[in-house]
Amino acid sequence: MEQPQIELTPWPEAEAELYRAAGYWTGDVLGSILSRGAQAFGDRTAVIAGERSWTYGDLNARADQLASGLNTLGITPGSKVVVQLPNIGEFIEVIFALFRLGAAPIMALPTHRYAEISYFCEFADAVAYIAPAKSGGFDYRDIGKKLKDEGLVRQVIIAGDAGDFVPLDGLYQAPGAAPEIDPSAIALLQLSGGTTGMSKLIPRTHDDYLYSVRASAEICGLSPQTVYLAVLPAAHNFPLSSPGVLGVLYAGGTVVLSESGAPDIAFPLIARHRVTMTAMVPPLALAWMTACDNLKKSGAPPDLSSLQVLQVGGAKFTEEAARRVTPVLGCKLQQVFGMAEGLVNYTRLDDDIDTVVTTQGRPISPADEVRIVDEDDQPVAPGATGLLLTRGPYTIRGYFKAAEHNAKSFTADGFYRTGDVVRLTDAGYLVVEGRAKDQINRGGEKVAADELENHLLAHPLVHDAAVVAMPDPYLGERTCAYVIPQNHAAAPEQRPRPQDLLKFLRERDLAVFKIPDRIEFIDAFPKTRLGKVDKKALRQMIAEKIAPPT
Ligand code: J2J
Repeated sequence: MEQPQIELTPWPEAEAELYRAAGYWTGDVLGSILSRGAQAFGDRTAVIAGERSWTYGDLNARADQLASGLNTLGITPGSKVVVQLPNIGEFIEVIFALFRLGAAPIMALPTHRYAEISYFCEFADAVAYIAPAKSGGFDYRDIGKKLKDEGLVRQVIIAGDAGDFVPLDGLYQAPGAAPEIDPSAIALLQLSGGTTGMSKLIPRTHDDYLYSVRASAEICGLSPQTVYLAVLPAAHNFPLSSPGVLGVLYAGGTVVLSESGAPDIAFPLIARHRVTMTAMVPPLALAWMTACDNLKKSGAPPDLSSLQVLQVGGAKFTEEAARRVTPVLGCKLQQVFGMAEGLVNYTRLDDDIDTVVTTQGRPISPADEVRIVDEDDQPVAPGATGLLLTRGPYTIRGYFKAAEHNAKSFTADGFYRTGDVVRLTDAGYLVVEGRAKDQINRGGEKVAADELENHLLAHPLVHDAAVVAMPDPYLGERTCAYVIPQNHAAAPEQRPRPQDLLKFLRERDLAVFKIPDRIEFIDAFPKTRLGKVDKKALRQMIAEKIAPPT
């Protein structure tokens, strides 16, 4: 018999009680960040985006008004809404309006396309899709139109020129009575990097998410003086909650939203708003250091004097690059190793420099349980490298409606199998050594090998496909697809060409970062002793092929 599909796997009652008794779960809801903020910091600037700014009072009032308008469209407690907004003020208004209603935003990224968005809408039975008219040269109304045509959502709500859709700016109405929100209910749905099939949806509760935000704000020393520049898409777990936009609003600081992290845009914003902190992935940190060096050489150094902390996470930051941060940018580095499923590790602001540049930090909470095991789930020797398992007060116990997958992704006693290969230092810090999950980490953007393989297999001339990571000095990894053509015995001119496959993938409307960087044709895959595709051998083959001659 099919297992019932559960939206939220609860923590066992005994653990939940411990988390409450320890004060981790307070019973507050995410919406309280703004309602309290309006009382405590009413006239202070909460958000700046372009030439617009919002005080805490404004933002709180706008979120209430928008909640009222969204409610008239049938968005009620328990509703799911796919939100695909870039770093604009409306993003923050929308998520808080949804929190107020007890409706859960599904945190889509601006780079997602119809393949991903339609899947989220259908899988979660979303009632609405909220997007900008245009951003980054892409027209999101095209996605809205297809969703409507396919009957996948009832409402398409557009920020900006809405055309035939519901204009977001018409939804700010006199606030109604706010429903009572259960703090143990789903507050939002984050997205997993995925290993099999499409991204899994990650149900985060008010209790658990608010704890991770609060504790992160404290670890990162946030205060009303903090000015945080959001350059990564704010929907992602890192810039949203580690401590990110929500942490800064909790602490009474100011969030500066930027739709781009490019140095020529971000550096002037830092100088103008006296930004104290920002968060980014390793390739962007490299780009900032290069740009800063070049500007210094040209005699026009950027004014980054206000910047105190640069957080880097999402993918491994090499020690060599980490060592350059303070000398080049003049601020502290904080490494962040986190995951949308929960566990987040930080190097601490008062750690010695060697800890900061050689480790990926230690867990947020004394209640985070970390286990490092071998392939048989047996603990490795202290200090040895192994697979990271974790459970704790803000790590999920199961994905949204994914019983079968959950059985593989969690141990019987509730530990999440991160798929990361790590070791623990004597001081209790984690060092990320590699990855066991079948995923490519393209500079922080995660590509599930299996998902891309399935797209390739849909091509009539593809017999089989295996997607692996290849090393890249800038992104850390790029994506290489090994393909066995259908007619691999045929003459080369009868085989598909790489450009044909790439065109085919683009036409399938998937996120651009998932399009492989390279396609290699092969007659047969190397196999392991158990007869599975030997991806390690494929990774080695491509690494050797692209290695610069020595
Ligand atoms: C190596 N690998 C890392 C790091 C994440 C804070 C920061 C990051 C994320 C995130 C996040 C890494 N070094 N410093 O949600 O709140 C890889 C690991 C991990 C996966 C999770 C946050 N930081 N990774 O990146 O859900 O493989 O979250 O399991 O996108 O990214 O990816 P994601």
